[in-house]
Amino acid sequence: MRQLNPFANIPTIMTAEEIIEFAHNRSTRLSMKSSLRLKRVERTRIREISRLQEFTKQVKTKIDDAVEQFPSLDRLHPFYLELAEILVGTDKLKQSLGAVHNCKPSIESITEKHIQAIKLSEDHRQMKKSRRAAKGRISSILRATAANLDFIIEAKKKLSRLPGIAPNIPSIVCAGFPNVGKSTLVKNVSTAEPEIAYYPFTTRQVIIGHLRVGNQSVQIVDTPGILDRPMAERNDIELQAITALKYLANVIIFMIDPSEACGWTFDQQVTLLSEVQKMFPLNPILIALNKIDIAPPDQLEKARTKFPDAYEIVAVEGTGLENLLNDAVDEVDLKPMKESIKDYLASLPRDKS
Ligand SMILES: Nc1nc2c(ncn2[C@@H]2O[C@H](COP(=O)(O)OP(=O)(O)OP(=O)(O)O)[C@@H](O)[C@H]2O)c(=O)[nH]1
Ligand SMILES: [Mg+2]
Repeated sequence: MRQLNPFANIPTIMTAEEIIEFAHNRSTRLSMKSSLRLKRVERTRIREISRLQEFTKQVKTKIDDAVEQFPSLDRLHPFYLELAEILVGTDKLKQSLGAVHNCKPSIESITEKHIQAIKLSEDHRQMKKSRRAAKGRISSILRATAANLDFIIEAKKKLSRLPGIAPNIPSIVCAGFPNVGKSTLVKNVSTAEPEIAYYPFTTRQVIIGHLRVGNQSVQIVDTPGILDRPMAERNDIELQAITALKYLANVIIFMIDPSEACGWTFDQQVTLLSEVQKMFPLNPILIALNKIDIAPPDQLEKARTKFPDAYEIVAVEGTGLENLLNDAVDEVDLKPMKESIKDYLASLPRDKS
């Protein structure tokens, strides 16, 4: 089955030193079964050529694991492309992938040149020397690109942790200030297990949970909290929340904490809501007043007056959530979603099995 996160299936990528050691071990372990009728010098020739070929073959395979098996950035779903930009930087990633890929022609030509030398030599010591020299030069090429390999390994680590998105299921994205109870809601209603804590910025990346609402499968997206500040000042963690809103949200649940236990005022939260409404004018937005169990009556009254249509919930207890989710699913317009599914599936890597 196709992985829903395009970065989840990249094979292990080795560092430069690991590749050198791995290829070296493979090439020296190669068992030769050349005929005993051959002269010693001929047996050496066959052995040295085979060892060098094996060394090069393994190096090239490991390079391909890093480069060819990395999902093509040009074909990524915009959600993943934008997260790749935020989390690792796509220019640097492309540059590193290109640099590692470009090692292959030199490696091939060094191999070719030294195989020729071994073929022409009549001295078995000279043959060994050629093989060693070739391996040494190939190792130097790998070492020169070690930083690029390290960068690709780090990028893979960060990107493979991203959630997989199912393209054919409506997504409800929970957003709001830090600490208002987004993760509490998502955890309460879905398969997701986000961390919940009394302090802000607990959630540091997008998390997706699944649930059924009536007959409909739904994914609910927990996002890191965002502050009411200009886009240019947002940090990488907040930007991931914006990316989820931008590319995943069929409907947005905007959570407000009128108790202000989250650490920000009601008015600040209202400002953020109008920012989000301005940023995403086409997305249905349901406003949920959370923590009404601890909101002082005057604060709650103020919130009710400002948002008479808002849902009132207590996420920790599950109060009001069913009604909220039912209405959220009713807001999803399935038509444009179906049209985008084909594009999304086409952007995923091909099934290798
Ligand atoms: N009293 C009360 N506390 C709640 C409610 N919902 C969440 N909390 C508490 O609020 C705190 C923050 O909850 P989280 O779910 O981690 O908040 P979050 O919005 O995901 O926070 P970040 O990940 O930091 O953005 C935790 O201590 C929760 O137990 C609620 O309905 N009532
Ligand atoms: Mg959270």
